[in-house]
Amino acid sequence: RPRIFSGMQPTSGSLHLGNYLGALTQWVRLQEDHDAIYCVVDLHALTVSPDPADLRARTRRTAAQYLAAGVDPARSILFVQSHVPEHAELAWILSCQTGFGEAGRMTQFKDKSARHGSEGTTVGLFTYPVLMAADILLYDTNLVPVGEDQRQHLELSRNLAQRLNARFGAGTAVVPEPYIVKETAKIYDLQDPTAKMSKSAASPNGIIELLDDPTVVAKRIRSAVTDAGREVRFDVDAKPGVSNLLTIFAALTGRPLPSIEADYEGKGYGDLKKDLAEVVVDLLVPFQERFAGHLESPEALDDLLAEGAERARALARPVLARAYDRFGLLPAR
Ligand code: AQP
Repeated sequence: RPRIFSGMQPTSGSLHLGNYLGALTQWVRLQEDHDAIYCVVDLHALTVSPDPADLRARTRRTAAQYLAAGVDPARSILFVQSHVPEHAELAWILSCQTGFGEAGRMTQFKDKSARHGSEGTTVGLFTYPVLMAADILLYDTNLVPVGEDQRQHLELSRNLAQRLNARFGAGTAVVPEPYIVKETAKIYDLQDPTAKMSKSAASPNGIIELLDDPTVVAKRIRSAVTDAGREVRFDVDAKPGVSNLLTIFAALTGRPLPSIEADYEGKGYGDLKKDLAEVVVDLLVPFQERFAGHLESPEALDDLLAEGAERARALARPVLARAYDRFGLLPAR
């Protein structure tokens, strides 16, 4: 079966609807017929210097949200990145194969470093995509389900895999393919529907967090920025706000866009928002119950993550050993 790898950073207390639709729902679907490995990428989160207690709590909370969304540890490997030291080891040798200019062209780095300023920008933020390439190549991954914002990083992973094969011989690395579902690849901010919904957004009002109070979520949806005119129609250029709401509606109900548009003929944006708020609340209430259930016994959660790390390590070790050998590192005795 094709191998899947993906992860999310524990950089916030809650994942948001963009993470859920762009990635998490795909993970759950793909675990049915793929060999899936899902990771809480805590080493990535270190790039923005989180508070240690927050990081620890958010790492468990992120894992509990994967489980609440339907990631099934009986079918998938679920673990925490720092529990498998091979990620950091492979990242070092990949960083020695990555051009400085190549890493400097990553648009996410340019955006984030512009926000943090040069003193606030860590070297880790710069080499972040190399660690991501290590995460992926460490498992001989075939497919990586992510949102659109990760496309460029994935291209770097592919380039690195191809470079290793050219320099160190065919079969040094498996070249991964992105798995990006067009319809939900980019969910936009409710207050600024031209910007992606993001954990680090300027205002919380534009984000739907999966663990937000449902009444707050409903209010945010009802006050989402919409567009000129009245017609409920999917048109990203002319109506980015309404189109974003329609995308979310279609993804959560599994209904085709034209049939949703038809329902709102002669009605207004307010009706769409009211109904969408209900759909989202119906998703969040049971999600939050399942989440709370998983967090109730941190011991059980930690056991599950430890078991996942053990299974992940068993896959990672031989791949790292192969890379060390191809690179010419003297085998340890
Ligand atoms: N708005 C989005 N629409 C669709 N998919 C999205 N993803 C993130 N935002 C959207 C996908 O969710 C996963 C999370 O990966 P991450 O934890 O590395 O975070 P990120 O990509 O940097 O995005 P965030 O969560 O919004 O955080 P910040 O604030 O750092 O930008 C990835 O698969 C991503 O594509």
